[in-house]
Amino acid sequence: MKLLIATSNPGKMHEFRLLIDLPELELVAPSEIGLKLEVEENGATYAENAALKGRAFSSASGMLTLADDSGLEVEALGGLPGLRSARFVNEAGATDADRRRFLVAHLNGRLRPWTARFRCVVALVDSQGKVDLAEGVCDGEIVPQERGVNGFGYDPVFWIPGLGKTTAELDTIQKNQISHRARAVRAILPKIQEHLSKS
Ligand code: ITT
Repeated sequence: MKLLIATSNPGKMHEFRLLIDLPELELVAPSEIGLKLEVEENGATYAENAALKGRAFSSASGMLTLADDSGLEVEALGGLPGLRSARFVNEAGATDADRRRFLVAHLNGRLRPWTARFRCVVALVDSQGKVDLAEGVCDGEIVPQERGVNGFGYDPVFWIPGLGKTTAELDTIQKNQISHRARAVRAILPKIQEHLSKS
């Protein structure tokens, strides 16, 4: 059986490949089936956005599809960038490094710790359009100096106090033990297995 992962983010794709390692299940990236879709993420919640992405890719491919919507919630910024994490810097061509700099610039001068949380909602959409959702969070704090070169996005400034490392200082296997995405995937895994057992 094949599972389409509805993302254009190679960092997420890499994590999913290690997280969902089931016999008889092949993970497929949209590029591998020549599918390129721009889905407007205009939902009011992560769940709505994940379902929007999942439905669009599932109906275009006819495949069982898993989509992820995720973001970083910083307490001192009232939960921002949150749903807007990917569009936090409002300029065409802005990079992950630009977004990290912008975030730290907003926090500089405020009392530390800069408590933060990654949140991820995954949506599993079957070929009938039925949606199952699961959520995971990962608690940490934002640090002013970047550390580590692994991962993607905000990882170099997201520090896990219990480990004394940023998530960019963890390898993928280590990040997958604690991350928001890993927790969401573990919660949806039984639903994926149900589809496998029916196939
Ligand atoms: P797709 O929509 O194609 O999946 P995306 O990168 O646009 O990819 P989102 O809309 O879910 O993904 O936006 C999530 C934002 O939060 C984006 O800026 C990511 O870099 C960041 N983010 C999400 N998970 C992260 C993680 O595990 N580590 C670091 N940054 C993360």
